[in-house]
Amino acid sequence: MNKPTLFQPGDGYQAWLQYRQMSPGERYNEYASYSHIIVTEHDDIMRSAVFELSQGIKGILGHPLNIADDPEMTSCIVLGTFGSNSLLDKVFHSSVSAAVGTEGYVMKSDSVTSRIVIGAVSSAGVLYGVFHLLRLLSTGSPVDALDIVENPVNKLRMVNQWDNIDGSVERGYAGKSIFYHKNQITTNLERVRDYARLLSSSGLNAISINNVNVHEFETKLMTQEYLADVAKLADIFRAYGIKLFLSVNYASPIEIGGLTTADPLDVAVRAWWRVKAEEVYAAIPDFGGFLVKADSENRPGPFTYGRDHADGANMLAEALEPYGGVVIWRCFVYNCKQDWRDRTTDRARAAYDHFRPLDGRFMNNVILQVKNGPIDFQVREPVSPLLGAMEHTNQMIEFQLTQEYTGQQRHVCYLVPQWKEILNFETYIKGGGSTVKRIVDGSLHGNAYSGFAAVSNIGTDANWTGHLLAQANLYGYGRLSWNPELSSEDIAEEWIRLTFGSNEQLVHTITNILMDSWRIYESYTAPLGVGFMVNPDHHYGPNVDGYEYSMWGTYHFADCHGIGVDRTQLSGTGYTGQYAGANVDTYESLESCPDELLLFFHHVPYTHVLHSGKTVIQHIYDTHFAGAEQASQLKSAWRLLEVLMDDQLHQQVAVRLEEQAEHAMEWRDRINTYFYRKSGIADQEGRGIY
Ligand code: GCW
Repeated sequence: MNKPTLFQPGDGYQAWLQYRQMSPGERYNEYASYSHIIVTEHDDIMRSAVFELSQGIKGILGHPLNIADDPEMTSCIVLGTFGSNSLLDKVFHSSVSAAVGTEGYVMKSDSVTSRIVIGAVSSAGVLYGVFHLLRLLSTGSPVDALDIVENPVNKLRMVNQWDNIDGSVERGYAGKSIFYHKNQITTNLERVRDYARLLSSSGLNAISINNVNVHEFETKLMTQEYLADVAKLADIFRAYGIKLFLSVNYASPIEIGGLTTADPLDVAVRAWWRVKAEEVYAAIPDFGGFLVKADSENRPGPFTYGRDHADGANMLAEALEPYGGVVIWRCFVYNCKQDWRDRTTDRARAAYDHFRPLDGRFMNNVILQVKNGPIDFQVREPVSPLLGAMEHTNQMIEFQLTQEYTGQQRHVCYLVPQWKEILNFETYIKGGGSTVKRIVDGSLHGNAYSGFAAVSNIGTDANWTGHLLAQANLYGYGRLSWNPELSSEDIAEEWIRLTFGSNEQLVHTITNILMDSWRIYESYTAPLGVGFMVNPDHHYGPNVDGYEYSMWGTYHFADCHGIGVDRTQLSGTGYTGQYAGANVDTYESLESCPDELLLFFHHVPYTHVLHSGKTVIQHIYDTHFAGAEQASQLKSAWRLLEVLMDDQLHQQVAVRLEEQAEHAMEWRDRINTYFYRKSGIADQEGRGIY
């Protein structure tokens, strides 16, 4: 069994929950005037709230607050749910409390009595309010005139672990799994609890704890062999307001149920799932539900039985319905055994072609989980046309925190700006204003369920994410799922202040590094919306033809004349026709297609002139030279911060940026050389190409 590891200050383990001690001064005195935490309720989540607040303040002030239950006390921080104590109801009139939803909170300071009062409908709301207050305190913000009402914009705010029970993590770049070791659930529950604290403090409320590729042993997570241990994990997450889900194997009735079929319309199969659900809920009464990858990348699914995905999902939904559980059904369904010679099949079309015709057939407790783009978490892809295209179906978006195609946590790539672009994308599905964020928050179609999911980026590395700066992606994801209107810069700044402190030069430099990082990564890797120029299998490093003659449907069709995939209706795969309104023409026409997605939608000669005025080939050379140069500047910018932060934290990032700068040169030279050799067109500036 893995033993609890001891973590040291400076290793990044505390992440954004550092709670550095403040130096004495004006603000210190203001904060120190609060001497007590007042709480009259004592459920698990409220206990977490009190624990977090006491711990945090103890760190910041250097001394703990007393805990008491007399709401009439002054100079204190009062926590509670509405109706639980006299003070709360005095401070918050019914009009205020009516504005607060299940997970929201109100926070108000009263300078006369020197009180801060946090009220909510649920203890979870109080906990979120506590984390908000701690953010203010740790960033040295004033708290004497607070008057805040907050509600999460999205109902489901979830992370998906791709952890395997043998302890490995699929596409994990931060060590091993914190959940499993040698086919057992970990006994290091402290670490799991600290993860729950990170998730909850950034605003998240759901987790699926095992890989969507559910192998032999993971299939048994919902059996008596493992359920008691799964329930222990659920207890930990519950105390932080987080619901636990399991990824399930569609073929479970065969693999662990002794049946000969997993046909969703078979009576015995349906009965088996109902009994299974009953068993799971007996162990975990507030279990969230099942996450399912079916008929995808060799996983079993309803297609085997000639059934469709509505049949498959509804069978599970029916089993979970009596307990209020939901089925999260992934739409990452495509032919992964394509013949590369076959030009009629377009992987980008697959999700829409499979699912759109099923609109209206899914039960109310099914949510379709749609990847943000039509292919697979590339550094640049258009928004998936399936998002919002099913008016009568619940949907949630899936992002990828783990940096599979964006530098594998060896390169810095702050993804919040990418997610913001996607969320703000205008789909025109119901005319103007049909942005992705309104699809995902459920308001566009009035869905019962909707929200955010993302593949987690953490592991057993002391700093959780391998690259310390990748913590900003986890934090930023949580904050954005709570409120998609927050800006990328504000989230970055907040994370930096909480993690590294508030020295202005430091905050400024790291904000710039983060804000530039996605564009820089894009410049020296995949140009103009082309994806998959990576080494097969592990997906790290440049390999222009790595996926060109493969079965995965991931081609760029570069030859001596040009490059790109013709996805137009006029002469290509017709994919552009899956979009709505003005987007169809924008992407269909070479004139209006945005440069950054040009090669995703069109096959053009290398001499094609972009909106930028450059030819495609010159753009490739220029961005690759510039990108590699900028990667090396990140390293120099970081060097200047050495005196401003903890040595160890500084060193961790310095090492990664060093490697990134080197690898960026490798990308630059391979890509430029490949295209020079293919096209025979020289760089206008005569720079080094081989
Ligand atoms: O991009 C692919 C990844 C697989 C992953 C799959 C998916 C979990 O390379 O590792 O499998 O996506 O999203 O299901």
